[in-house]
Amino acid sequence: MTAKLMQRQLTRRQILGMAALQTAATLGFTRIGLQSAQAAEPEAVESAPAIVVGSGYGAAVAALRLGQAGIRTLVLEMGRLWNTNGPDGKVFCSTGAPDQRSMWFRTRTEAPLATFLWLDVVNKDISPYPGALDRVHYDHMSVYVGRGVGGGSLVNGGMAVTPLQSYFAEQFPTVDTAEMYGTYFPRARSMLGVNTVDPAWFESTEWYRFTRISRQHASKAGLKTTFVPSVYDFGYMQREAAGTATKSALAGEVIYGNNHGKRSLDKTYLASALGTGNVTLHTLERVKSISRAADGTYVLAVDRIDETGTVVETKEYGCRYLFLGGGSVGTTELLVRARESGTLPALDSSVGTGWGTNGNVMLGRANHLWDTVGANQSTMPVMGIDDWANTANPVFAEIAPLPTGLEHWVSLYLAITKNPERASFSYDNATGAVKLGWSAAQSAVSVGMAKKLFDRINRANTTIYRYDLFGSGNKVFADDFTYHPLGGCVLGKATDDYGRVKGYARLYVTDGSLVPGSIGVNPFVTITALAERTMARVLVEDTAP
Ligand code: FAE
Repeated sequence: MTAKLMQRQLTRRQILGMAALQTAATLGFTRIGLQSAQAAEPEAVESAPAIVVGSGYGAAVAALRLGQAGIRTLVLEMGRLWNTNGPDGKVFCSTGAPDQRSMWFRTRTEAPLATFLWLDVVNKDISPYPGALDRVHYDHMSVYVGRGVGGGSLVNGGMAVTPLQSYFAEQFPTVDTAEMYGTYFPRARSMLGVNTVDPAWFESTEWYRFTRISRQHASKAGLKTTFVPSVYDFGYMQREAAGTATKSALAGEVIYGNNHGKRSLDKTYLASALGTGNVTLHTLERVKSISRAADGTYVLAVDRIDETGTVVETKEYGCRYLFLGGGSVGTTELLVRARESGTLPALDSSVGTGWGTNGNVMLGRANHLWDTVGANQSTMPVMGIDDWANTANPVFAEIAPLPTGLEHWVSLYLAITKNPERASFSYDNATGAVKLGWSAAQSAVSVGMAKKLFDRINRANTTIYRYDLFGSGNKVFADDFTYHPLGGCVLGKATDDYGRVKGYARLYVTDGSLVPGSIGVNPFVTITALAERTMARVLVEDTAP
């Protein structure tokens, strides 16, 4: 699709919203609404009928649908707005040359791939700043999340996959799957701007040689591969390859943000939400706690921080309707703290349970010298090895890029395994910290499943694993982090079947914490579709005068 065509397909609301975001960024506003489009920062708001916490997928859907329903809505996001150029003339820094924009208040980057040839050449010292990617550490598991207006959409790989209908039904037995697959998944895909790579271009371009090699190796082991759609604009990518557009996916940009090509939420749902004129967004404001006033409204205690991380103001907001979209760990931490510290004591005992990693494991294989993967690799994955139907060992493995600019003969994968292990969050009264009870043994289950699949691929191709990518200890399987945190406030358990939190009226969860620990594919399309379903129901049933 050409830029002009895309422009024509943007709605008036999206264009207005994008103008507001652009002006707010240029002028350094941390409050954004339609007024920003006229270069005026919106008035500070102390209360709104509806508040949305976070600005990732679940939150963005809630904000748009509330705004369209004419309900004045405030969105509180702890990260910054990513819309202004740094000194290098770019909004985001690249994965290969990270600076302070890369990570959330760190002195050194913490990339998933820690080493190359066992050398500490990947991570770099940086100065603390509200960067786009965070790695939240728990005892045996760390969770990568996006920070900023757009949440995970800023940093993710754009893979926009709809789960297998039968597995969705298994995970969500009380949800009408026909309605999900007939209405909400198509709505989510269309709103997110999902598109697919042109197969002919894929087969011929040097940028996906790494994928074709992995496909060949999988096929030799009798395994099938499947194309996966994306929210990265493949028309743009083809122009990058042709040299007529500024490179982003073809310039190593992804986990610290893409400067072009990616349809992140600030360009889709959130732009449209702001364009309704009913939605205001506050950035660099972190919700610390939630309680309820005597009249049944919700009270949020919020820290406003500056770009050094210093708390410059502590504020309280009130609202009648509260939508939690802080992501699986963000929302779950808020609700576990609220229940255990007594501010929302009637929350269900299942809040904080049912959390999983979507079975994530990352690994690399060493190819033969003649099986080159290419020095040029697109950062946007477009294919997975699909062995989910193998009931003895279900795995869906995304063929991941490793764009170093040099031939390295590494095939990299992010395996999604059907690991049944789940963990719970607990609250430490002394420190107020929320902890995750995930153990190393639980990760070992994912590793066992990934290993079975990739042992098979290695056997068929007489290849071996790479031992040099995940630290100094010859680690083959990176099982101590996840890109896909899911659960903690599971649909139908901590909430009713539409995300209404049990025990409290007009309190909703709309994000990845609703998904019970596994969905078998990359999760953001599912999160978006479930949020669409929640909002369709809630706006009809709960907001009637
Ligand atoms: P999320 O997008 O995480 O948004 C939560 C937002 O809330 C963030 O902006 C937070 O800063 C904010 N927040 C949290 N707590 C607070 C608070 N207390 N106060 C104020 N704000 C708060 O939530 N998924 C795919 O489907 N395809 C992919 O290709 C893919 N690749 C990924 C690659 C990476 C590197 C990462 C990190 C993730 C990837 N994911 C991918 C996962 C996907 O981005 C994730 O499932 C969704 O972003 C989760 O959406 P939520 O709405 O749950």
